[in-house]
Amino acid sequence: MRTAPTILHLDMDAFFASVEQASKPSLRGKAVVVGGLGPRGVVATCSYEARVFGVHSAMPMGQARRLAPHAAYLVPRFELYRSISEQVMRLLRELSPLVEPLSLDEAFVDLEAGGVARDAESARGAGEKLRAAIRTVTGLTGSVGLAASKMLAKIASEQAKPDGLVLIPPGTERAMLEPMTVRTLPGVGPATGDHLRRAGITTVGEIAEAGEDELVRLLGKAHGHALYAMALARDERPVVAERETKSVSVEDTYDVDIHDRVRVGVEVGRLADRCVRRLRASGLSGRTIVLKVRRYDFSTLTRSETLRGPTDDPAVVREAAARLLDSVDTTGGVRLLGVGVSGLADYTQEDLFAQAAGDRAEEPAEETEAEPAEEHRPSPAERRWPAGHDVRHTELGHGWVQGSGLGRVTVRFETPYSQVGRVRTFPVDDPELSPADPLPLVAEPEGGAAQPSSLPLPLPASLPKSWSGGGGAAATSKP
Ligand code: TTP
Ligand code: MG
Ligand code: MG
Repeated sequence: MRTAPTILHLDMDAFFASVEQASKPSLRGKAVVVGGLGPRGVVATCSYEARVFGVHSAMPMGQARRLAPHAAYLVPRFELYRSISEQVMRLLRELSPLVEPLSLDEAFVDLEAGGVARDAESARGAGEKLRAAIRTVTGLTGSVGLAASKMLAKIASEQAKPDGLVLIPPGTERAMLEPMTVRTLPGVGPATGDHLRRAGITTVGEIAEAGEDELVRLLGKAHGHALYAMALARDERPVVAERETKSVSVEDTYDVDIHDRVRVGVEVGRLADRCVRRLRASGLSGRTIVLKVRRYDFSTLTRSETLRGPTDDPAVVREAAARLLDSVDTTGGVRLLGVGVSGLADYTQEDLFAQAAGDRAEEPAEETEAEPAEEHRPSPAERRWPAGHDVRHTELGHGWVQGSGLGRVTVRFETPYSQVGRVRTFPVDDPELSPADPLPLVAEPEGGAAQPSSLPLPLPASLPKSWSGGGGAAATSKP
């Protein structure tokens, strides 16, 4: 392990909700919940103001509404979040060629490889400069963790939240981890946590005490070894730039078509095992299991199933592949079989033990981002005017949908650069109203030139005033 805290982990604060607050002045400092608004919708995230009420990611939306009835409820705008994410990732790449994005709002950066830091002081400097640059370019806050390993850098950024920076001095890791709950360690979710607790292990220090053999007995070989190493703060995983592999897969072509269904099943199981070995060798796990079947007539089909979280458990991959095979007609024979895993993640992100226990999403889905499942059939008005989406009125200009229903749509006319705007209500089919693209969160400088992104520039002193200039006249009613 390196001796300087030059691995940086960045995670944006309340990402989707912060983007919404930056783009809607009336929501700044307020409880904002982003997610699926239908009856079966779940919370994607919420602002820190909403977290006070106990609202959190993955909570059913109905429960969130009960806890925080006055919060603003908005539908996610993934395209906008993606574009902001790109701005952030670009800033990270200015620091180092070794940037490893984990999700839209999160990445590891090897500062040493980028030559921007070699000791604690320069690392802290680079981290603070980055946070300032992110704020200037995106208008948002991100939290930074700095440590000598990925695991510790991630723990540090969690401690830094919101809007902070924490550096863990090398040499202090074990003492710091010791009293912490086992849940601090990557890969320990509720199920693994329970399992350990039943064995009398609740802190990281107790994992270290229990010893490696005991851990392996409790959790199996791979998970046990990995967890023991992490409890000792041993984490040698390098920061890997741009996963060139979007998926890990193996396949076999057979000289003679296989007709026997049992044999097909055996082959699929074997491929699943091989695939998992490859996955583990790269220190990865994945969420989506893919089965590929080429039939006797060269027709090729793929089936996939997405789990609730990433796995590298051979039993889980084997079972999923077997389930997928059940839905494929192989009469006539198959000439090629393949098993793959995509939706790759750092192997340690989710509760692997829960996965092994068979806890998985019922619905197969292709998307790897945690987009809230939307079962609810929105009314035509809701579909045309989703809460939180931008609109343009021919006379009143740019605004966003605060709510719609009963043939009406309520719009608040404000922009990221304006003061709090006024609210107006229109018939849903008002010809003067049309959906609009989101505006950049930070006003472009005069002339519209792109922001020089490497320097933490001061925020523009005078932002364009909104035409509406309501000065907070309108109440912040919930949509
Ligand atoms: P996170 O970084 O986990 O959460 P966050 O940025 O909202 O808040 P924090 O300050 O604690 O980091 O996730 C990033 C985004 O991913 C989040 O804004 C919304 C989305 N997301 C989901 O859609 N579903 C989920 O279950 C989670 C955890 C996140
Ligand atoms: Mg975040
Ligand atoms: Mg994140």
